[in-house]
Amino acid sequence: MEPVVYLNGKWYPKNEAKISVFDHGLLYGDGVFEGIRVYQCLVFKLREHLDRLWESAHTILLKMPMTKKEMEEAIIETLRKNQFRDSYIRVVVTRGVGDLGLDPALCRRPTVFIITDKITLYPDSLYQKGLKIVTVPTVRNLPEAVNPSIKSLNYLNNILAKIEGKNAGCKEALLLNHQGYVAECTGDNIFMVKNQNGTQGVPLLLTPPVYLGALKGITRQAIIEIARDKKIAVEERILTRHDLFNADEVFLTGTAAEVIPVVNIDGRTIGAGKPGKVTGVLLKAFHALTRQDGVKYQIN
Ligand code: PXG
Repeated sequence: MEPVVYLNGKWYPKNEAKISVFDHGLLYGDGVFEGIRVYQCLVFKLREHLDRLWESAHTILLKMPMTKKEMEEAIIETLRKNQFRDSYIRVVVTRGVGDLGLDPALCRRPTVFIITDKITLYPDSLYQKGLKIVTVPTVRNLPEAVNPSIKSLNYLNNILAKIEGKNAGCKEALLLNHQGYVAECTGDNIFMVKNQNGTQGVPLLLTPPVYLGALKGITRQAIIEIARDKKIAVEERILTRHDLFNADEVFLTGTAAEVIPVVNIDGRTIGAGKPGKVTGVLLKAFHALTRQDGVKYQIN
């Protein structure tokens, strides 16, 4: 059975779900999106993703053409129609179809589509061995320009960084902000663990504050909450590459990657050069959460 795609209130077979070349999402990258995971018929953090989508839309002055409840129903119905229990959901809202010209007033109504698909994940071996990443020359978008908190269809900043990372033989790339502080990776937030001397090696978990130029990741937030539950101290702190190089553990978080260890940054070995203990504890707890927390649906 060919999967169906939701487009503006209707469902179409994957190959027939088409939008106009005059859609401003395509012409100008004028729109917003979300990437959501489904685990065993549980849509993980759906409300949080919808809240973020609505916030992104509000900031770009795009009026959502439906309610959150209607969006939730459209997502669930798409999953049901496709009989997917585990999936990756991509929700996209563009400014809509309009004549050429930047003015959003040219577009009568937003285009909404929902793709449910399989997700390409990092291979298992990388979770065992850890990832090698590099800092790339492309800096993260200025918060005063297109704020990285907006999950917008303008991903060129991240794509350029991704290409530079790949050219250096890495699957993920680290972006600094315009001041040289650690921001995030192309599709993942970053964390470090520092075992503190004098406190029996109690670990401290650190991640940059989002105002430095990062997306407020939903996986990031889940990890912060899990860590607090486990009485692991967490702080949002300004971080430099030096801080990362001298961390005991580094890991990335994101909807696709979940929690993936990083063992080398710019040629420097991180900690023991293998995935760390705290990372393992957090990944395990995150997996458990994905299997118990979420909006549940049934397929016949
Ligand atoms: N930073 C950036 C720039 C991202 O794009 C994250 C961090 C992690 O956020 P979440 O909320 O996922 O924990 C992202 C997430 C895709 C895709 O289709 C992109 C993301 C997530 C899932 C799929 O490319 N970006």
